[in-house]
Amino acid sequence: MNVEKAQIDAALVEKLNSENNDELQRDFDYLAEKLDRKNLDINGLLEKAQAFSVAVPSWGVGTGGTRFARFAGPSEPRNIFEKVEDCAVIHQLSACTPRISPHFPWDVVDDFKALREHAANFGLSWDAVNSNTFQDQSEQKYSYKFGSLTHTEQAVREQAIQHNIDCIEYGKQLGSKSLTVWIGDGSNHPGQQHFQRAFERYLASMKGIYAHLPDDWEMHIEHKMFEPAFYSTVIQDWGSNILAAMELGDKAKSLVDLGHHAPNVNIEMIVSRLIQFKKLGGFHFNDSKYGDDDLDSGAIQPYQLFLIFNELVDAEYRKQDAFKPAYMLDQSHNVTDPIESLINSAIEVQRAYVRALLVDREALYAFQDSNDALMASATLKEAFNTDVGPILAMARKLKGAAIQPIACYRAANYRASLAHARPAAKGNSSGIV
Ligand SMILES: [Mn+2]
Repeated sequence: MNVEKAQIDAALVEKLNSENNDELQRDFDYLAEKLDRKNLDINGLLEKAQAFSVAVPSWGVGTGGTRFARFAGPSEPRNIFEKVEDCAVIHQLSACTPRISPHFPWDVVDDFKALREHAANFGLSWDAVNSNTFQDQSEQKYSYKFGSLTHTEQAVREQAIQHNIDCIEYGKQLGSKSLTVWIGDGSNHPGQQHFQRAFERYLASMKGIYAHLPDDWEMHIEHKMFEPAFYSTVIQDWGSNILAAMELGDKAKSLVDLGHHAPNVNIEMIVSRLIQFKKLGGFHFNDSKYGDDDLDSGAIQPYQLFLIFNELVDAEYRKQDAFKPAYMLDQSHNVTDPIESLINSAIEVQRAYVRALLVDREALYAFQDSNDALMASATLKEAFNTDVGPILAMARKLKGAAIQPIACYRAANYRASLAHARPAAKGNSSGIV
C-alpha cells in the first residue's frame, strides 16, 4: 500500500504471508477451476474484491460497553489521533477499510488539518461525519433530555441545528462528503408526544441543516425503531425516513443500519425499495439476534447480509441511476479486541459482496419469470454456499495486506507494544457511548 507509515512491521506481514502463500495459491487455483466451469472469471472477481471498501467508525475502535457496564480493554485509544492509528492497523491488515467516519463532538480537535494529515500518512481518508444530539455535553446551554431537532422549544432545536452545521464545517476541513443524522428523539409514554407535530418540527429543523449542505455533499438520515426512546421514535422506520428524505431534496437519502429494525423485518426488500426511488444513502453494517445488538457483521445472519448484497449487486448489474451507497461498519465490541472484530467484520461484508457477484443473474431472472421458486432460491444458495475465501485472501495479499489478518495482528503484539504509551484511564465509565 502507498502509505508513509505502517503500524504493523511490514516485514512481519511479509514473512507470515510467505508461509501461507503456497496454500493460498493452491486454494485459489482450485477455486478458479471450479468457477471457470460456471463461466465465471476469477480474476474479474479478484479485481472487484480489491476495489471493495467499507468505512470504519471512529467510535468502533474503543470498547463499546452496554448500559450496564463497560469493560475497558488494554491500550485503548484515548483520542481521535490514536483512534486513527488503530484504524490504520485494520486497513493495513485487511486492505479494505481506507476511510474513517468521525463522530462529533467526540472527535472535535483544534487542528483539523493536522488530523487530516495524520490519517493521510496511513493512507486513510474521511467518510461521513456524524452529529450527536442524543446526549448533553458539559458546555452546552440546553438539554436534549426531551429531544433535540424535534424538541418543543425552538431554542433547543436551534442549538441542535447549529451543532449539525458545525459538523458540516468540521467535515469540510477533513474532506468528508456527507453528514449522517441520527437523533434519539421520541417518547417513552403513550400520549407524551404529538406524533405529527414532532415530525413537522423534525422536517423544519432538517431543512435548516440541509440549507447548509455543500452542493457535492449528501445528508444521510438514519432511522431506529427504539432506544433511547422506548415507546416511539420520531424517525422510527424506513417509511418515516424516506418521507423525510423526499421532503428535503435530492441530497437527502436514507441510511440503513441493520440493527435498527424490528426482528424478522425483510431488510433486503427495504433496500430494493430505496434503490428504486434513488434514496439509498448507505449502510451501517452490524448483526443482531434480539434488538440493536451491534454484534459483528455476519456473526448471526450471514445469509441476510448476502441477500442485502444480492440487491446491491443487482442494482450494479442493472446500472441503476443514482446508485452509489456508502458502506460503513457500526458495531459495539464488548468482549473482543475491537481491531480484531472490525477486521473480521470488514472481511465478512466484503465476502457477502463477492458471493453476491457469483449469482447467475440472467438465470435468476428466467426462474423468476417462469415462477420457478425452487430454482430461483437454489440460484442464490449456490452463490452463497461458494467459499470465496481464497479470492479475499488473494486480494489482501496483492495489496500488501495479510493473508491471515488476525494471526498476523496477534503475532505483532500491537496492544502490548502500546502499554506504556496508552495507560488505562482511571475510573469506571459505563453506558453506551
Ligand atoms: Mn448506526
